[in-house]
Amino acid sequence: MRRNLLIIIVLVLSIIYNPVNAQLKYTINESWHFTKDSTIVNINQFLAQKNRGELVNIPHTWNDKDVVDENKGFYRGAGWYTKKVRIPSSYKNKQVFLFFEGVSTAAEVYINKKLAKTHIGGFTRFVVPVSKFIAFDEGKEFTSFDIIVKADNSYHEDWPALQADFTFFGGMYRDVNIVVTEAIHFNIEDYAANGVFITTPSVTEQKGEVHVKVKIKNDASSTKKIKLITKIYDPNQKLVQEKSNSLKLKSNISNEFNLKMKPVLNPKLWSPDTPDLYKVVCEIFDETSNKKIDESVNSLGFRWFKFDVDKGFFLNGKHLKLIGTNRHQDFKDIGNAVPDHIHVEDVMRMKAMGSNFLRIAHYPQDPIILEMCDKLGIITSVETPIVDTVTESEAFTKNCLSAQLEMIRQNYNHPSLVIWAYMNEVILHPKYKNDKVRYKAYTDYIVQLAQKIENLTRKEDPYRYTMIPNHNSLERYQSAGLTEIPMIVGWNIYNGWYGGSYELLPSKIEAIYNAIKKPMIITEYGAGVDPRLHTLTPTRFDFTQEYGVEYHKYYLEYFKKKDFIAGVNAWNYADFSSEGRVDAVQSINNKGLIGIDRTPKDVFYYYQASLLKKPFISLATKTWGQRSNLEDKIDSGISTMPVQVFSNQPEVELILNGKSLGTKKVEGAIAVFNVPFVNGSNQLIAKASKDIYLEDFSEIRVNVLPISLKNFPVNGLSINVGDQRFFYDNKIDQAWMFDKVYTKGSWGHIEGEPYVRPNKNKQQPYGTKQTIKGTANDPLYQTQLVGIKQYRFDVPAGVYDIKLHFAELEGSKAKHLPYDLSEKTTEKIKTANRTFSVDINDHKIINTLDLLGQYGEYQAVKIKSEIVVKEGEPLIINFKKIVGEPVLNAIEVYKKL
Ligand code: GCB
Ligand code: CA
Repeated sequence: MRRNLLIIIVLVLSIIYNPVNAQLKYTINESWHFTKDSTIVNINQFLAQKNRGELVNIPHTWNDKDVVDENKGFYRGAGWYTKKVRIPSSYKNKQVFLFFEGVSTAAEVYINKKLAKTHIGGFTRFVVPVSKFIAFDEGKEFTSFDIIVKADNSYHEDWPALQADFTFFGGMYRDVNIVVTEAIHFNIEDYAANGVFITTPSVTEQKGEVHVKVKIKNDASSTKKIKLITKIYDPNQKLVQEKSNSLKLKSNISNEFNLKMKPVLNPKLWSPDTPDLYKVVCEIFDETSNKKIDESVNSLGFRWFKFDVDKGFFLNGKHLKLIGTNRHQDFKDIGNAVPDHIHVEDVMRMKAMGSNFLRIAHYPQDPIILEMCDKLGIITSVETPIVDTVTESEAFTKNCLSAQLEMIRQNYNHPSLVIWAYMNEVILHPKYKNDKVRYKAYTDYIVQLAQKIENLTRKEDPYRYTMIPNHNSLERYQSAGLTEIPMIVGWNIYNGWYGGSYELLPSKIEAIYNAIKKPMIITEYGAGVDPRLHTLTPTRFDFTQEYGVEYHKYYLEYFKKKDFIAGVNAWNYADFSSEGRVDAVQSINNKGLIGIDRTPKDVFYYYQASLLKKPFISLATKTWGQRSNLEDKIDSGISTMPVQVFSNQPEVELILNGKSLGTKKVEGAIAVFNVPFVNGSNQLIAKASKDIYLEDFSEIRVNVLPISLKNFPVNGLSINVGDQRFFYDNKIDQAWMFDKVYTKGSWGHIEGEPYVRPNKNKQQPYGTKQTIKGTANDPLYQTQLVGIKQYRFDVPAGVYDIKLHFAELEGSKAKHLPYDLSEKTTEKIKTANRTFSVDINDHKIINTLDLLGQYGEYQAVKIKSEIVVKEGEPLIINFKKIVGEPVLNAIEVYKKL
């Protein structure tokens, strides 16, 4: 009796506690030893030395600080990670794998010092079977094994991307996992996919067909019988269908089965507004013991879509304009080694911006991105990194093809994903431009490569579209024959940024549309914005917030009007690292709608106002905490400046310090008010019309700079000389005003012209865009007055600190940067020959200053001096030329007493 009870208890327990022997997957990210040394390039050299290096955690990159520290240099080479891992000895009967989500750019994985895997490609996942390298210690509970990973981000002519406008961070920068399966398991060794491939060959409102392809590996030594149960759950987790198949698995191979499910009736359709996800659960059971052996859960979305040459994109039969951004995967100070949550919040923020489209450029990203897009309803395109140029080699071709295959298999089951792309601006820097025959062979190779990738893609996935994004050179891509190949042609267009006016956009795009009768996506457009720069006179390439808004507004309004433009992706969602680039901020591409730390710029709010359906209002003041500007009239104490209000409401009212400035119509998501700011704190409230409660508040601190300095500003004068842009140093809350010409009784410069690069680089309206050493405030130093004679302040008597800021802007040749969309120019910039001295009133402050000789080119030099000014005497800074022309980049004056 008691025995029977025991048996019953055991039976009941075993039913309740039915241990799921299915796949086990967990990260082993912590406590790896890491070292790098350019002389250690192979495993024997590594093993020969004792130093295993410092302890690091994954995600990790060794380049996180390289581009921040200007003296460090950028390390491209091998890095070595080692770790001892302990697993239960009982895993002897199972299959143990390592699963790498991303190692840049190539990896060699050694288990117990034996090479277990090499992988090329820094953006796709790979799996390493490790069981066969481990001697299980059955006498002990645990068995240990050693992992050595060589990661390598060297330049290699066969590893795409060869060059591109983003930083090639090296390292093990995504999760590393251990995966444990039974001998029979969904085949994760098939390009690190999960072994389940779901398609919906036909979907209507009435029914959705579902096909499921499974790949199951049988690592046992004989044929095995299993039961495969496939279940479909609806978005409310209700089981809507279950199918059971008895299958025979041949030993040692990947067994493939195609299952046709019953159509799902009246499916809830997936769309950006209704991102309803079904779920497909595939379970493998041992046919005799009925034990669950493996399980794979995948999302399923019912939607159908089409791209039309003239009418654009249709989802579930309805027209949908695709509008969104591109995205790179890095973040401030940590490079590409970002925690999951950064990815999660990024997609949340895209949704909050009103995006319904994302181009995952220029490479596949963390798995979480597509998961989030599925859940939030953001349609996506993803691509492999064949950027700017190619190598005509078999190995290069092979690496491109395997990257494409990995991308497709690994990301197959995402309803948000509708486009497989590859290549980006691949004829941007064509080799052999001066040799017609050789050039033709080169572009022929590109076209053949594209055709191979295209064929592979269509074979792997007949239900999605393919795309190649090109740059703004229709002729080049068309004559090469490249536009023939993909189903959609993407165009990256920067009219009004790198060159020309944005008003040339329509003619440019319409010419493309007429020439290439294929669905079209504007895969990139954008303008650099350094959030610290502002202006009253927006100009192309000035990096100001105001020009950024003006540029995007023009583009977006045009895009919205044209149906033949199926979709657009602003470049870029966020600022991103680009090691070789020099914009307003060193090694950062500033075209983000938000910063690299994800602080929104004005243009981000502009997009929200333009795209969001729910009521929205925002003042364009969020990143300009403090500003300095000249008073309107002498002694008025008021400085009037325009303030933009972004809203999707018809009218908005603006209230300044409790007083209404009236109501304005919102046009194109913007209303502009001229705001008479007072000195000190100003409180602004922007309000939507009466029918709805919607407002935004902002406190703006303004230094209304007096024309006459009788009352010297308490926090001093900070002047960006040789410039028409305000600069706000957000790190230390310092507001710089732009320069002005001296007038009697006031202050300003006497003589001198703003620096213009000798060969007039057509890209730069302000000074230079070379990086300035010794400062983070590059824009202040990138502009200067040349030939300045005096800077004069008609000040009251007192004790003053005067700080002069210099940088030599002439020195070396400007190099041509890889991402530069303009044609190659060989600009010769003469070497500076300049010496001058500086007197302040009667005092010789600087004797024979030779910036180039004493400090070198592009080096910020700050010289501070204290001066006592007597009653009735002005403060005059005299620049005395010895050789060449004197210069001044910025000036600060502070009254001590
Ligand atoms: C492009 C490239 C992208 C660059 C961008 C730019 O056309 O595709 O990689 O970052 O232009 O900012 O210049
Ligand atoms: Ca300046």
